[in-house]
Amino acid sequence: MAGAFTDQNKSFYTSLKLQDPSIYEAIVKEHKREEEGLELIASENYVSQAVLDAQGSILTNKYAEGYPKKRYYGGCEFVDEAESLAIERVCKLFQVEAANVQPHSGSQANMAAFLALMKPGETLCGMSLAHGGHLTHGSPANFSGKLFKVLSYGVHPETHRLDYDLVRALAIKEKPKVIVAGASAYPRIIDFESLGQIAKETGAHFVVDIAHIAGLVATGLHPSPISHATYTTSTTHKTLRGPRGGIVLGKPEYIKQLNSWIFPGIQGGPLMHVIAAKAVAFGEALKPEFKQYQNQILKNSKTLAEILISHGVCLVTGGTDNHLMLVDLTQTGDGEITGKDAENWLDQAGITVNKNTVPNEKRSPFIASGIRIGVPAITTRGMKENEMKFIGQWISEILHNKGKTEIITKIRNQVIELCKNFPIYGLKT
Ligand code: DSN
Repeated sequence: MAGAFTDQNKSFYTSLKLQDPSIYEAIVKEHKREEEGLELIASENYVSQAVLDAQGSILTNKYAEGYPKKRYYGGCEFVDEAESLAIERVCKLFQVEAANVQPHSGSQANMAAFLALMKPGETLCGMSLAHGGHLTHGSPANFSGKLFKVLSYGVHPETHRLDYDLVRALAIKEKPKVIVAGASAYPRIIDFESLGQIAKETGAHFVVDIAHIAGLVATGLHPSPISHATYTTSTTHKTLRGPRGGIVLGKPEYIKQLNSWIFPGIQGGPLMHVIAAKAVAFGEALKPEFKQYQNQILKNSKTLAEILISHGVCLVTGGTDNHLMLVDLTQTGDGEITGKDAENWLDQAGITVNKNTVPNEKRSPFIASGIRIGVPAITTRGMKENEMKFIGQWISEILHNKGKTEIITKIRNQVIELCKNFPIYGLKT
């Protein structure tokens, strides 16, 4: 059966094996873990061999502070080509006029976007982490919660869907400088148009972080925030399936001030090898196959959600519109299973998920009462609706049997057998 990237299968890491056996061994063990397990962490994916090639290239050797054709170092003519292509491709992909492709991560993309629009001490209004928002949208433990005054919004206590009335009421009362939208654990469509309207009415800038749903937005399968937002930020490694990193998109006049916050504001030399790999991933995302892939993500996610529900596993909001779903363990089985236990049992069976808080959470985030499940990675390796049926049955069997050893052992073997039919890079090390 065809796998994800096995047509480019080759012997990996030849020089590393000779020079540094310890690091080589760690990588080989991780390679085996990825091939033999079901990766259901909603924010992870597998990059193509071409992305790996660019990221592992000699472009890592080059210092290039500045931007294409405006660098502080000589010898930048070829890295300029790579960065210019990355910008051109990402602008085409998201139908936007300007972009910065240098953020080392989504956190740095968000930090630069906020600092370009407001001063420390001014007010940021973002979705609370406990309700599915992101650390950088105002958590007290993060720079965003330490530098800015934070107003948090979340989901409605009964519907568990985003409470747009609450955002409106907060924005009218407190007049935040920036409203940020986006989530890392929210299974439904986000109405960017309404949030953008609230920002407009209350004089706030609107920043949207599409990290999780970037691939769906790029292919028109989730409404785009681009025309409503001052800045749209994203990571490049989740549904977008590129190397680990960040981007900021916007109009040219706003990107100019953003650029100087990325460099020299908060970063030094850009990672030119990663920028080249971003360009490769954006090129892949512009191909028709990428839309088919995103469509399959949605089909797989819906199928998995239906199977789980049919086996008595409760999902927050009763289902999903995107690549992920949240299991509410307080409403599953006897209601006593913790997110920590569920994550641990599934992990032993080779099914990787993360524990997650659920709306109205009573436990600490280290224990939590839910798990987050996402399908982008298993979809990349070629799994479809039929495989979702097995996976849904296995997850529910493990949960309903509270991690019974015989059940975990039986399912671990079934997971290995399934994975053999869907190789990612192959295991020729
Ligand atoms: N760690 C990412 C996630 O899992 O959603 C967010 O940064």
